[in-house]
Amino acid sequence: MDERIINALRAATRVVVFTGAGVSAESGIPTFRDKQTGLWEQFDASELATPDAFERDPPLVWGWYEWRRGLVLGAQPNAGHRAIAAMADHVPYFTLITQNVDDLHERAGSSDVLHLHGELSRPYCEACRRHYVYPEGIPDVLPGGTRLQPPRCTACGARIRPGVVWFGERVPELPWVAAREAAKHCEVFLCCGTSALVQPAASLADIAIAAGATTVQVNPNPTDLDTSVTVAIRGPSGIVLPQLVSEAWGYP
Ligand code: BV8
Ligand code: ZN
Repeated sequence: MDERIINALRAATRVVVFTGAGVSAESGIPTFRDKQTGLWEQFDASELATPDAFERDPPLVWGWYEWRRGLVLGAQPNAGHRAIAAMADHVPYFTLITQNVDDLHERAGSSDVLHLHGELSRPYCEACRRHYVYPEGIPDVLPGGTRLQPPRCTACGARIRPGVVWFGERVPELPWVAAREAAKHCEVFLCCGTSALVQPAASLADIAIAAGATTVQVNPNPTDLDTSVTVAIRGPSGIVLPQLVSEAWGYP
């Protein structure tokens, strides 16, 4: 592994890890821009992840998110998630920022995860914004392509919506401000498994670069960040991240 990264990690008091869908790929969760697997081949995910799509066809969109929630329930965190959780034990001020809507970071042991794009597991009422509690016995796994009427809020009767941030919706203020501050003040910024296409999330890498952090990209494919990060490591996060943690701190 590039000595600059290992030395920077060992010396750092403030480290930020910023993840995208690629970090969950090795857990079997389809990334956002890969061809959608299963019966959703005919849909472009970014066409479904919008308020208009939900207005136009609520059962289609709610069914898509429930299918994805079922995939996550049936998946396990991978070695990349676990390495990120282990990293936090070696760094005085560690911040994990994710664009992912799954809970695999938390299930790998990470805490205080900054979810910029919301969470699949936390749908809420469109009117009173109460979080929806899934009733006992609800099927956890929905076959891809199933349309499902979104449930109604037990408190006010309005429609329940997926707990994610759609295109055209503002990212949540608190996680966003915390993420921007962490990117501004960190010594090392690890950008893992993201195509770095979605804003404002992708601008966090630019903030860290401008602040002079040692910036690292972990991705088997090239992205626009390749030319501006300190080091671009071409490889899957499930292999690269455990190696980084092992070389920097001796991974158990
Ligand atoms: C906002 C939740 C403004 C939903 C997501 C026109 C109209 C409106 C807005 C816009 C517009 N044009 C542009 C915008 C801005 C828009 C945007 O950025 N669009 C892009 C596409 C150009 N942004 C927004 O709309 C944001 N809000 O701007 O609000 C505003 C301001 C004021 C007031 C009101 C509004 C909100 C964006 C959030 C959208 N929601 N997700 C859901 O999940 O269904 S975004 C979606 O993309 C996912 O969250 C995903 O995480 C995110 C980023 O994608 P990636 O994570 O990078 O995944 P991707 O598949 O792209 O790439 C995977 C990568 O992994 C690849 O590089 C691959 O090589 C790599 N990989 C694969 N395997 C591995 C791996 N890496 C490592 N290891 C492996 N094994
Ligand atoms: Zn309600």
